[in-house]
Amino acid sequence: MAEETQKKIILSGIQPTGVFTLGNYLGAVKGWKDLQDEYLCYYFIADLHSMTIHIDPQKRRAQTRQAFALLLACGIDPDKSLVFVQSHNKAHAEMGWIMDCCSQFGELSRMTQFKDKSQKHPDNINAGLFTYPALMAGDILLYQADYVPVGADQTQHLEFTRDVATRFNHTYGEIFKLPEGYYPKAGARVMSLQDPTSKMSKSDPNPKATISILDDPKVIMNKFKSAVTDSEAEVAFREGKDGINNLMTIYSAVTKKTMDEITAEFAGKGYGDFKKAVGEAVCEELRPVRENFDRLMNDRAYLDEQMKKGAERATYIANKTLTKAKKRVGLLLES
Ligand code: ATP
Ligand code: LTN
Repeated sequence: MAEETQKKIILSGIQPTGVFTLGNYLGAVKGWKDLQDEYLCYYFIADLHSMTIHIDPQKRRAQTRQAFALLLACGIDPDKSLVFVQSHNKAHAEMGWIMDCCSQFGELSRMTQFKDKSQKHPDNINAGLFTYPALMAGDILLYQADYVPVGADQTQHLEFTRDVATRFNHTYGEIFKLPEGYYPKAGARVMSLQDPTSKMSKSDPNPKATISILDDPKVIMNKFKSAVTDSEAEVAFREGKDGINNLMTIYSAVTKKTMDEITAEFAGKGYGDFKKAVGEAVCEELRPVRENFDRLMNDRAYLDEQMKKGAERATYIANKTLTKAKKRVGLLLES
């Protein structure tokens, strides 16, 4: 894992807002695992970002540790990739402020995530929610990332990052690399099992709508059994069949079968058989993750050691860019 290698840098973060869902897994983290050999990968738990919504402090702490363990359980290998908790590297908060001061009120006002989350939490439209994209820009620019794998919901933030970086480079001189989005071909967008027109989300209050990657097999089977479908009885991927399309997407992501192969497999069979097959495939896929997670959570010393190692290395790497940025904007560095 030498920094000197010519490998391109991939960076991404995930908020510790709950146990990862099957959506987070199939749409993001599973893909992150596969990038580890080809790229220099930096993955972190975005605990500072999670502060933009209210979470009980004790719960936030527990979820942060849990999210770190989940990344490792999903196959992110700390000997190959840099894995860390965002707040353990103070450079994020410092760079966040520098980025705040390079961001314009108008552009932040146009962010759809801000508008969505303000609507969702009308009693807590805090300044952090508004400046969230600036903190995220800092996360990315600190590490001179080449590519950032994110879902469609985050592309606007990535565009914003490029805009702020360009503005900074123009005003103070080139120091930031402009990151590009990374959109894996196989990344699945998983929808809610109860409302297949909206995405599966770990903060969804309805537990039947999401598969948590730690759910036990019985729970997984039941959730798929009660997944919303339609009144036809044909396993086919087409418009108007949101529920079945979603189940087919999940089944395809796990088994690597094409939609046509899946349709052929279930020709003449009912949705009951199909849902059972999807459930079984998902249980099998998640079994090692659950086992790894249980093992890791029982080894607190190992987790603490990996977090510490990650924090030190992240701080070392990020400080190089942070120092340059501080110099460029005219902060008087301590001698
Ligand atoms: P929250 O409910 O707290 O908003 P979330 O479940 O939407 O969280 P994030 O932490 O915002 O998840 O996202 C982590 C990563 O998982 C991102 O790269 C995002 O694009 C991806 N992701 C989230 N939900 C899905 C989904 N349903 N399908 C595919 N990818 C997803
Ligand atoms: N906003 C992202 C999490 C996140 C992130 C980042 C992703 C915070 N900082 C930097 C990529 C790069 C989310 O909610 N999925």
